[in-house]
Amino acid sequence: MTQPSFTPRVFSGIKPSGGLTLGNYLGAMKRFVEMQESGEYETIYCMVDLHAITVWQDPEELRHNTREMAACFIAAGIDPAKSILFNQSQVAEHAQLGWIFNCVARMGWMGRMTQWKDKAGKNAENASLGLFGYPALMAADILVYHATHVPVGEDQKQHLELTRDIAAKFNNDFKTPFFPITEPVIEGAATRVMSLRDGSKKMSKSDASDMSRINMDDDADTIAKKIRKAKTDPEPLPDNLEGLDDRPEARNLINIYAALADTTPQTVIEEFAGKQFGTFKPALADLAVDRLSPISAEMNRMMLDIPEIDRMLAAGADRAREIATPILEKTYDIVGMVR
Ligand code: AQP
Repeated sequence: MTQPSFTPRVFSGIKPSGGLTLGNYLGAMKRFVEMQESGEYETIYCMVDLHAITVWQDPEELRHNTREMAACFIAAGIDPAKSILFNQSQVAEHAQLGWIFNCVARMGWMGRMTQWKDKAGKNAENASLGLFGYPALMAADILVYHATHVPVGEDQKQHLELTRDIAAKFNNDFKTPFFPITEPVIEGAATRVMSLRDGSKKMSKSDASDMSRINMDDDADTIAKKIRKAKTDPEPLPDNLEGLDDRPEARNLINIYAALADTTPQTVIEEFAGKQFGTFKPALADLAVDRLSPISAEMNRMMLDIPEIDRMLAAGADRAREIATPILEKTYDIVGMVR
């Protein structure tokens, strides 16, 4: 089936299921800003609160986290005049298309998602139905805007493949190339930022240990302490990247440095070749504080004016609906709903 040409459009979202981590910032938000500034796409960014509630969220904390995340988006460089920024639950079309996709996606596809297996663990019987169906709603988030590109971290790659499968099955079932086959954009030195305590686990906002992550609202002393205590090994840094092959924690810190400095891991390893962590860690802490402090200061300033954040989110949702409503209506027509 030949695909028509779609407007180059970026969609991506972050769950307000806790405070933002350095992983979310480097793997997602920093990329969102770059794509906004490239001028190559329309950019749509979303706090996906409907996804957050697939696991228990305290209602007041969810509201707080959603607003704080909006403030972080703006503090990090998302400009509501250039990008559409809103929270998912204000645009009902996401859930409406999500239902259609629940009827397109197959149980077998969902059961193979590694994030489902990781998050439901051995207690799948007790997990919410929403957690199981999450990737179909994620496909709807993307496709309700006919988004052509989705910047994500490495951990979301499988969900993006599922989005492509859902679009292809819908197009095939209804014999119309209506939905684009979206491209994942997984680029940069920090597509997978790992836990500071365990180089085999990704840095995550819901990790039980606060020392495993840098939160975007950590102060300078806390950032420095977490980096100082980050797990490493006693060896000095090697002079090439292959020397990091069996050293996941060292590799993670080099990648973080490279992403924060907007350079490559190769350049960082050349700069610190032969140096001990006693030299590298303070340099990393200084860089992290230098890059993150202005964002957290602006975030805190914005959080003093909650009505302004809410007004901005409502305005973003209005603009999002202008794109989503006709796409949902056309989907209903294709499926055979009487309107
Ligand atoms: N450690 C990471 N490294 C690189 N990218 C990451 N992302 C998340 N963690 C890392 C990227 O951030 C975007 C938003 O992710 P999310 O918050 O919606 O969901 P998540 O991936 O499940 O993030 P967390 O922090 O692990 O949340 P919880 O603990 O609530 O499940 C995505 O693009 C993701 O790739």
